[in-house]
Amino acid sequence: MTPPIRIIDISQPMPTRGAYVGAMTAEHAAEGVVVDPRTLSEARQFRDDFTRFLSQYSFGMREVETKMLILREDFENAHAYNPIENVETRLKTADSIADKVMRRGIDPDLESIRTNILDIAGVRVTCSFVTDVYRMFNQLRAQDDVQVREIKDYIANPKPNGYKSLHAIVDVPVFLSTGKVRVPVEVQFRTIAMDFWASLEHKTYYKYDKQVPKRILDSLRDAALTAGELDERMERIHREIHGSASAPVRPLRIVEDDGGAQRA
Ligand code: 0O2
Repeated sequence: MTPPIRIIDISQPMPTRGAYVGAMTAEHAAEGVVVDPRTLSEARQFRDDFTRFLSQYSFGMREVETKMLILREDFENAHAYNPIENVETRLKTADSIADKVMRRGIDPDLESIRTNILDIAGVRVTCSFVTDVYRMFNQLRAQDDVQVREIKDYIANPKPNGYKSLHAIVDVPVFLSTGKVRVPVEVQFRTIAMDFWASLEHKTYYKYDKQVPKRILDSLRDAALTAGELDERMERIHREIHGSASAPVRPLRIVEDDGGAQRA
């Protein structure tokens, strides 16, 4: 088991050993703070390893973002139709990774984090309609360098609070100066209505510090149903105007060959 990590401010250049010890004595002795230069050097090594570790996720995230932006543009060129409203990315912060490590009881070393935390890199794809959500996911998964590790279909099976989205963990290759690595990226596909609901629900939790009164929870569930109805109505109207060529009528199937796939 890796020993607990001490966080030390290593943003300043490291002075020579003699000067360092002198500085420590002057500034910290009164407080009884003494940092062994070896610890400092280990901390620096960890910082460098962590920076490289995190940058791989950033590269993977950008690969998936680019794939989605290419699909969007090509769709527009080929079909005069834009199924994607927005593509956002986010990289988990070191703090957020540390929180998850502690919450889940994961060993605090990079290999355990790599194995156990699969949402360090995140891409959120907001689509116009529910059928576009499945269509764009199927377009992504059909690419031969993309491997799907996990699917959670909260559209077919919404969370009890009303949350809807299609989540997938996909592995994509990233070519580093030292060779190829495969990086997991969490991709969330949802409609504008689902995104609107999720964003307000998230803010509500933040405001109430997760102690949300029951009447608010009931209202949120109700609002999620309304958002679902809005999605259906808007898609019906869109099809009436444009026909089924621009937006497919039937939801596209998620192929059931991935472990954890839920939707038939
Ligand atoms: P962030 O910063 O948004 O990424 P896990 O993350 O695996 O520990 P879980 O619940 O098994 O937890 O994962 P799941 O179901 O795939 O959900 C992960 C992400 O989906 C969350 O990320 C949210 O972005 C979103 N999400 C899931 N459930 C809800 C919900 O009820 N409301 C809202 N607004 N968003 C939800 P993080 O890690 O919370 O944060």
